[in-house]
Amino acid sequence: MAFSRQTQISKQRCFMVTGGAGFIGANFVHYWCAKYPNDRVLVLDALTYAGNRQTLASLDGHPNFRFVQGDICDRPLIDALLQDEAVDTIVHFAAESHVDRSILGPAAFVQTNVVGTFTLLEAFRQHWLTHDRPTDFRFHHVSTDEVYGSLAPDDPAFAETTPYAPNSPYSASKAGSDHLVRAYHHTYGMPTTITNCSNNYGPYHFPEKLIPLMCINILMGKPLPVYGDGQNVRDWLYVKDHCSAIDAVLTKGKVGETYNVGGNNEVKNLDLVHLLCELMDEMAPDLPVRPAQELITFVKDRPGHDRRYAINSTKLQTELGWSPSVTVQEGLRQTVAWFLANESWWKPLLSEEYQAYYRKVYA
Ligand code: NAD
Ligand code: TDX
Repeated sequence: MAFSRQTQISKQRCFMVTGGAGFIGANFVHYWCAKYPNDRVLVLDALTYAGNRQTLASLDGHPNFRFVQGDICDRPLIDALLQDEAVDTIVHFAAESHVDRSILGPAAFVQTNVVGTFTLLEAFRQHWLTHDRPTDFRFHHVSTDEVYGSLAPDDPAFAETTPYAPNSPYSASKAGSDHLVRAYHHTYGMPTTITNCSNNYGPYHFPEKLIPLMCINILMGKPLPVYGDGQNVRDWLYVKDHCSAIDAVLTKGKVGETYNVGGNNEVKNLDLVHLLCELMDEMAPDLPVRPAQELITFVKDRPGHDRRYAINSTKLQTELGWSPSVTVQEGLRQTVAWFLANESWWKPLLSEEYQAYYRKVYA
């Protein structure tokens, strides 16, 4: 049937969003509930250290929003939720997502990213078969550019056809999950799509990642730990543009396809940290150390540290008409403003458990 999902569905859609209490998942849930208030959104999240129920608190009165705390490896729970809520779409964000933690303890990454994705795929396959393989069902898998490995300075950006070459336990586990999703389409005809996105930043970003970590350390007058020589390159995308890209794929994308998502914003880590220091110097009323760049400290490199990521999102732009709405300068300014205005969100996350993790990585 050649209907697009946009025109095909007159009944209420029901989305299961896994990992919806994490950084990107929560931004997506807020985006979706605001743009499509008639759709039902069921968040399934285990609330690991990275999940934060508070991030979704403003949606609690929304009639079409429901939160369930649970693990994507819990098959009976998933089966019950898919059936009870008549889920037609899974948007799968849940993952262990931090490269440094994957180096310290890879087991959780294999469990959630590989076994968890497999469990969801199996449950959704059964659900889809029970309903006689509806063409408007969808399993959308949110993945990363890190599965493609590392680029030399003059290499072309990653395309959807670039061979996989993951280098960290994190990226290897994401690669494993991508392959499973691909195989479920190829073998069973299941309606799946995959997005591989570059580094996100924006509101609700957990403090362990580069941008929030630098913002918070500047505000607290703590050293800004730059790994190695600081010349590693990342391709940054404002998180709301990632959400609109997933929207484009869900509504207009072709099943069985993979779409790369990125903003063409390659920046060296050290330049990014300088930019954040300048923004904080300008925007923060009183900083413990000013200029903030005096806090920059070079520390031991991350083992196996990928040198450069860059993503080619031509397919998404030309086939689905998506483009990023925010430049990295605007996005970083908005992000700094958000961290300045939302200390009550990030301060409680700097728990004793977090400090113990921090000491392990930065000792
Ligand atoms: P995050 O770590 O902030 O959030 C992950 C969420 O998943 C948390 O709410 C956590 O509680 C939940 N979770 C973890 N294990 C679970 C389990 N077993 N069952 C249920 N829930 C579980 O991650 P993020 O940065 O928001 O990333 C979301 C997804 O996007 C991940 O799949 C990641 O690989 C991918 N991605 C992230 C980026 C990035 O820059 N952050 C870029 C590209 C792709
Ligand atoms: O303290 C730090 N100092 C530093 O120099 C930290 C936390 C990071 N870095 C460097 C390492 C990377 O080159 O900054 C760069 C960005 O680091 P992260 O924020 O940890 O992101 P990265 O490892 O690039 O992975 C992110 O983007 C792709 C997400 O965490 C992944 O989930 C996503 O798939």
